[in-house]
Amino acid sequence: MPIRPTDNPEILNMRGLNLFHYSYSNCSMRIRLFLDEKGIPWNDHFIDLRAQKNLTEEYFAIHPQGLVPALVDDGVIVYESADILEYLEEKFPEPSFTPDTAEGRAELDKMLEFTRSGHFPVIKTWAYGRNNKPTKTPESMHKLEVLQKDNKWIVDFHKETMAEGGIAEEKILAAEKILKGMFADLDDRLSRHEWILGDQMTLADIAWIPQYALFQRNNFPFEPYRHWIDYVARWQKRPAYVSAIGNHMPGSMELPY
Ligand SMILES: N[C@@H](CCC(=O)N[C@@H](CS)C(=O)NCC(=O)O)C(=O)O
Repeated sequence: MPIRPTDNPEILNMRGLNLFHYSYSNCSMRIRLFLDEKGIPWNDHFIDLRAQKNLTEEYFAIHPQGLVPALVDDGVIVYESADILEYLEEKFPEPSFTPDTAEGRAELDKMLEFTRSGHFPVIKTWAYGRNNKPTKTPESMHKLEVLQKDNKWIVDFHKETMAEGGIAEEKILAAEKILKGMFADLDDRLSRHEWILGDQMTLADIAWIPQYALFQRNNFPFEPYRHWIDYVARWQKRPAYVSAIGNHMPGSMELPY
């Protein structure tokens, strides 16, 4: 689990649960949703990605890739949204968001793994590709190149969004194909039970519902996935969805059809 050792006194002295997050970030939504569903108070550190507030030496001292979210829990740094979820679930086990069978836990592991390995090549490629607006300026690209010494792949991703024509259409379509397969699978699961892995909410639900907010904004073709749409409508009635997602991203309170 990415727990990052630090000897930085400012970070070590941070008390309580400190969440570094951004309103429109689907990865940040996961953590806000988890905390609000469990009713756990947290200290709000808003990192305005549009204003490139992640591109500072101070923030890179917390998150080694300068991404959101990051958590500092009484001086302990945890990053990667899936790892933060697992860390918090261990610390706050009630009510449980962990499936109670070994098979369910294996399914959950696979779904969480996708948020790690699939974020840039699939989720972000599709969202940035369809949004078609680079979020970096030449000046912030320069800052990014200086700060991202060990993560050239992040620099290369943003360079591609800035190239003429943006991300190549075949890459966006390849990502869309994977996502359609994921939503077909989720839709099938949701035709059989109320939550993704059964009759109980788990980290799989917390990790996946934020994709709706992000993709709906860029008109993902959700129409074939009727059970998924009903599931979104059920989520939208939950106070934690409203506080963690809806209030941060107005379009996420609408349904596409
Ligand atoms: N796999 C990581 C992805 C983190 C990530 O890419 N975060 C995005 C927001 S969702 C970000 O910070 N983007 C800023 C950038 O790319 O400069 C996670 O789940 O935490």
